[in-house]
Amino acid sequence: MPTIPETLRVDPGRLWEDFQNLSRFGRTQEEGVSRPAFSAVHLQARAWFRERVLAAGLKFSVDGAGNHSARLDCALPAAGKHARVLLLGSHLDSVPNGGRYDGALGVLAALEVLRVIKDAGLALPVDLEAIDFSDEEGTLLGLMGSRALAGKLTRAELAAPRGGRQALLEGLGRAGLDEAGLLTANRSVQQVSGYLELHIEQGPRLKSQGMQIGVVTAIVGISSYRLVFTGRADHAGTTPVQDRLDAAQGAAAFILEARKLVLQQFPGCVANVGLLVLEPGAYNIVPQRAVLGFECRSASMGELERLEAALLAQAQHEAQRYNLGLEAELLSRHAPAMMSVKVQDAIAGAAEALGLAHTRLASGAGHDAQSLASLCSSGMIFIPSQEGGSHSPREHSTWQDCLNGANVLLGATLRMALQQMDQTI
Ligand code: HGY
Ligand code: MN
Ligand code: MN
Repeated sequence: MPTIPETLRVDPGRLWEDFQNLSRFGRTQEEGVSRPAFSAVHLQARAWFRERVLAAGLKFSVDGAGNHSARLDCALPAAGKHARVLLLGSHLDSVPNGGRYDGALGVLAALEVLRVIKDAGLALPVDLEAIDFSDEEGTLLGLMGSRALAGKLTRAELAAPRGGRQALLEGLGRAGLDEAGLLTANRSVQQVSGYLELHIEQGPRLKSQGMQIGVVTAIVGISSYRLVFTGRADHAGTTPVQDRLDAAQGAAAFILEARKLVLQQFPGCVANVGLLVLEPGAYNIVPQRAVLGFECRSASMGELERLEAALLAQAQHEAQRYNLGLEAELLSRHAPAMMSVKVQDAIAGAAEALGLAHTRLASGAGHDAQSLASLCSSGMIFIPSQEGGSHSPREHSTWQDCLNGANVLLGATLRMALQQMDQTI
């Protein structure tokens, strides 16, 4: 294998300026960001990213899923025009009032790696592409752009997305996209040689262990459900409490029991009710319907399915207890994914070369890398999250940690490119 130019580093000032400028799009009062997929501010952030790509003299492209890419055609002539591409990326969309680092750091570091390699005039066995995936956070569907690229998106998912069909169509419309484009954005392993993603850990482990870099071994599986408890609307003043068919009672009991169930029976898993709507939604009407949006997560598919079954049985039990109807709809199930050991070793090698303390760990957050893992050799680099916070303005990583992560991404990119990661996963 040709020698790796170990002295190359990202440009701290250039990356810092990009990070500060990007954080302006969708900035919230609490210094977080709100850039829901295909919202006006998300599209403005993407337009800004396009300008940065062109300013760097890189090729810009958008695929049928709205994934935005910078491309550096640095493949050696021997690779010919069929050179495969090594993807580096993450996502520019965010959760409502989320943090400035989630996704953004990975996209900007990927762009910076392409600039550094371009400025160094390096020729590699593969081309390089920095990619910003559409709707990673699931405002509309979840891992939408990366699942489209990996050829995993299905018509069924598009028919009942967790953010609602109407929101999906309106979002696609604002971005100039359509379903046909989503379903034809897939690439093959003959085109893609591998995938790398830099991301904040979004949890407390690296910091508590005094580690500077996390080498991700696996990514958690995530299932999303919509539950509807149905009772009867009644006058909140004149209806005797014991005669009410109160949908809120069923929902509240489920939320409390679900937490107990996970703690007692599924200690390695999580469940979260993130959405709760009571209808008709007035102070003086006993709620007729309670609509819940919940997620549950496990590192193993078998356990995820058992957890889902246990939670649905609990919901059924609470519906019977309060004489309510119950509808349960599975909206999405993203399988857990193992990260390529070869890519893990490339990341660990890059961290070692930089003298950074590193450890291997699984991810409790979902990521685009779990979509790409079924297509090509994929891996993730974590940096520590201060106080472990994320998906809130509390999210913070030190700038030194961000630079460490970007330099590990650079080193791992060179290792993966020069080792010409083979096509097996
Ligand atoms: O929800 C997640 O785990 C990720 O941040 N999208
Ligand atoms: Mn993310
Ligand atoms: Mn996130």
